[in-house]
Formats: sequence, structure tokens, C-alpha cells
Amino acid sequence: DFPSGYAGYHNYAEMTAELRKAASDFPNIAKLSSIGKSHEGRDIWMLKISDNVNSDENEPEVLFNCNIHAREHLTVEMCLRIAKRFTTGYASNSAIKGVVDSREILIVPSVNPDGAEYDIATGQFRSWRKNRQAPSGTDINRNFGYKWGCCGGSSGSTGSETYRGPSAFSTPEAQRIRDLVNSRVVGGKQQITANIDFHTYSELVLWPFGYTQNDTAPGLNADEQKAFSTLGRQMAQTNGYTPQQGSDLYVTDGDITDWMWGQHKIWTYTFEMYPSGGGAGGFYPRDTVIERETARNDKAVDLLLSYADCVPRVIGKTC
Ligand code: 0X9
Ligand code: CA
Ligand code: CA
Ligand code: ZN
Repeated sequence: DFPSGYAGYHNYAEMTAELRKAASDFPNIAKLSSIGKSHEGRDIWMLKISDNVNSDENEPEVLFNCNIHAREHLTVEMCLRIAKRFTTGYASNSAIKGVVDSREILIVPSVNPDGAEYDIATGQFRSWRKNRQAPSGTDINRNFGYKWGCCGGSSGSTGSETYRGPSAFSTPEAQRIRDLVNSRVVGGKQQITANIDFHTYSELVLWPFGYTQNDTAPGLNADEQKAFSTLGRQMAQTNGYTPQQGSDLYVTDGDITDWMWGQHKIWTYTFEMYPSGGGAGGFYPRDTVIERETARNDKAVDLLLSYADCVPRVIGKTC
């Protein structure tokens, strides 16, 4: 389990209990389902929050996913906070109610439950990043199928921290996200309009593409780039993070956001949460910071949700 000083973090069982409680306390607006199993057979949970939650209404769907990387435990707390805020706030807060009534919020708090449990299994952090597929794990965030392995932004060596796997979508975890997102194409139209993939750390707001250093590319024109960067900067204004294109940090290929945009035209961002720096300890801030550092993203989350009907509106365009 988590070492002392970290008891405020949720392990897999505690996270599962929290999600079940949200669904049972708020059955009219919260519904828990599994999008399928991880490599070791754990359920990858998704909480949907909306009015009339049991029907698929014609409302913009917004996906928040966390914990693709095992050791980035603060992100689980971020997704759990989003879940808590939009359920417990519904009855008393008219702004929350307005969002829940007009959006379908999809929250996947742990994309990589096997890795997260492995990271804490001995009671001492193992600094584990990848999933738990043999021989030494695959980086789920290099395993997505848009320009997979194209550009030197991942590794073909099994021992590497950025091992991309033997083929695109070789990890069950990336498959589960792929199948979820593909399943939201209804009548030829992708229902999910916006996404944040939460990571730690560096305090950044990142937008596509990661595979190229060019600002625009086939499938990402100048207007789209302007909308990405404008909304990215606005979100960064609310949390004090640094806004930039993903490849300004470093080039990646096969990451989740390149696929979300490249394949599905979902307005997708990677958030790198607290801290801004700090070397090896950066993945393991004490539980005392959870409240402050997750609340720090409330306004950015709200902003993305508010534009989810038409992100190009942020640069004065119509949809
Ligand atoms: O390398 C990653 O997968 C992400 N950073 S982390 O330290 N959490 O591992 C960043 C992915 C975003 N894409 C690019 N930087 N191109
Ligand atoms: Ca609804
Ligand atoms: Ca819908
Ligand atoms: Zn990460």
C-alpha cells in the first residue's frame, strides 16, 4: 500500500469504493461501468455524470482520464475530485447543475491500475511508469495507433521507459480507451468533443501534435492550431501552468492525445500537474498537497466543459 505520509491517496480498492459510492449516492446523475479489463484483469472504471444519466442524450461528451502512468498517483486524485465536485455539488450549486445538465462527463480515474498497484505493492514506491505486460512493461502513452513509432518519440527496446510495444494497441489498456472512444462514434459523429489526459509532473498544458515539432500538420490546420493554443493558454491562465505544444517539451509518438485528435478530432490536452520540478521526488508529493493541487485545476476543467459544445468558439468561429 501507500507509505506513511501518503495515506490520503487512493489505492485501487479505495478508488473503486469511492466510485461505487458516487454511483450509489447519486443514481440519477452518476453511473459506474467498466470499459473492460487491464492486462492483469482489473476493471478499468468509468464514471459517467449527467442528468438522465442512463440515457445517451444529445449533449457534448467530455472525457477526463488519469493515471496512464503508474507512478502519477496525484492524477487519480484529480479524476476523483472531478467526480466528487460534479456529483456532490449538483443539488446546491447552480453552475455545477448547469454543466451536468448540458454535458455528459466521462471520467476514467485509472487507465493503468496494474502499474499503479505494482508501484505501491511493497510499501515503498518503485517509480514504475509502464503497464505490467511482459517482459518489463509497455508505455501505454506510446502505444496508441496514430503515427505509432513514427518519429523517434518512443523506443523499440523492451527495457526502455518509453517502450512502445510490439505493435500499436498491443496493450489492453490502450485498447480499452480506443474501444471506448470508437464506440462514441454515433451516426458517423464522434460524441466526445473534448478531453484532458492528466499526468504529472511539470505544470504544463500541452496540445497536439507530439510527433512533430511543426505547429500544423496534415489534419491540424492553422485555425485548429489557433483554437488549441488559445484555449490551452486560457486554461493555463487559470492554473498557472505553462502552455505549449506537446513536442515543445519533447517529441512523442503514439501518445493518447495525438490519436484523440488525429483519429477523432477530439479537442485534447495533456495536463502535467504539480510540481513544476524537483527531480526524482516529483512523482511523489505528500498527500497534504492533494486538495490544493487538484482544486487548482477546477477552473480549467470548467473552461473546457464550457467550450465543449464548440471549441472553435474560443477564436470566434462557429461550429
Ligand atoms: O512522456 C509522456 O508521456 C508525458 N510526460 S510524462 O512525464 N507524464 O511521462 C507527456 C506526453 C505529452 N506529449 C508530448 N510531450 N509530446
Ligand atoms: Ca444528460
Ligand atoms: Ca451522448
Ligand atoms: Zn505521465
